[in-house]
Amino acid sequence: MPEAVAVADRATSQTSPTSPDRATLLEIYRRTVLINRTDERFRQLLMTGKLQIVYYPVRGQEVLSAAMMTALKPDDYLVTTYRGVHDQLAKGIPSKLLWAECAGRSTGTCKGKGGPMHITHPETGVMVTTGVVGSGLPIANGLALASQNRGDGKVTVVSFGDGATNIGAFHEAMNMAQLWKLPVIFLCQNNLFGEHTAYAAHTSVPSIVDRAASYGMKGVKTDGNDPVAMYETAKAAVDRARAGEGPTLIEAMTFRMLGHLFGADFSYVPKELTEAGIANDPVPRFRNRLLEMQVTESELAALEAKVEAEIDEAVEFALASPFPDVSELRIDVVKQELAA
Ligand SMILES: Cc1ncc(C[n+]2csc(CCOP(=O)(O)OP(=O)(O)O)c2C)c(N)n1
Repeated sequence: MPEAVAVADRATSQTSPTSPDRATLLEIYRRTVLINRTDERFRQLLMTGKLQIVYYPVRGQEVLSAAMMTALKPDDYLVTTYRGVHDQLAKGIPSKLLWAECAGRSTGTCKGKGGPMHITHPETGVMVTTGVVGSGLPIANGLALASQNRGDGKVTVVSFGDGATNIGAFHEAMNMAQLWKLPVIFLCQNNLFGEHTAYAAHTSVPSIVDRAASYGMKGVKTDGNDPVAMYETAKAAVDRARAGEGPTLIEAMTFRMLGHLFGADFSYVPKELTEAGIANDPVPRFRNRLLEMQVTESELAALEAKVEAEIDEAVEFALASPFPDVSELRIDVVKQELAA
């Protein structure tokens, strides 16, 4: 059983200064539903052939991202990966712009020329999306160093998977961030697999968070599927970074409920693990928890309907938008700008 889903839900005690209040929890839930329904819609459109893109599902990792990004301010920075739709939506990219970019339309965040692997939207702090495993960490250090130099108080979060922690850039970035006390949060979304390879077959330590100690860095392992635990961990790391106390490595345990990319084989994942993951699906678990806290069924239904309407509008907008014109081919290209 994945460790993350084996951890029982904790009650919302609200005794800690980092505990989410009711409004914050509802906002985390709104972002969770937005991610969950968007992911589902991407898969529907891919299945019906209305969309032809490479898509990395985020099913199962919704709560983690929603809680982390809710702990940030809108102008804080995010660097994420190909499996980044949850991070990008949670950080605030308008659905319409995200859908249009993924569908390769000129109305998208990068005029349809970036596509799903290269979503960038500085207006909401989404600075870079990378397809090269582990490459985001040094970029995040650069953003955090710029904030530190400017004294603008911004925090940078860089999101990556467990597999990325075996890339040299992870270690270089951790060392430098701690040395210079950069306002950066290293968010490892440990979904137990790097593509088709199980955690224990690619990593020498029992926990990623053990590696923080090698750099004298604060490290926290948490249940990424528990909205309260995840928010508390995220908020504490954000507060530390904002106070000039330096970086934190968060290892957030989760479970990817589908294949590495849309349509990919999933049979290599042990049956018991998949069954436990599905039985502990973080989205309905979160919903039930809110109902137990006296949030009403109609309040949740209204929130969900609003999210569905937002996605309907975004899909319609994206599919009705034009593809970039061929005359755009050499515009926004670094080489051309350097030559100018
Ligand atoms: C430097 C590099 N090596 C290999 C790949 C091929 N690759 C793409 S995704 C992936 C798995 C990464 O796993 P993890 O970091 O755990 O992230 P997850 O996909 O689980 O979110 C690999 C090896 C790559 N994109 N970049």
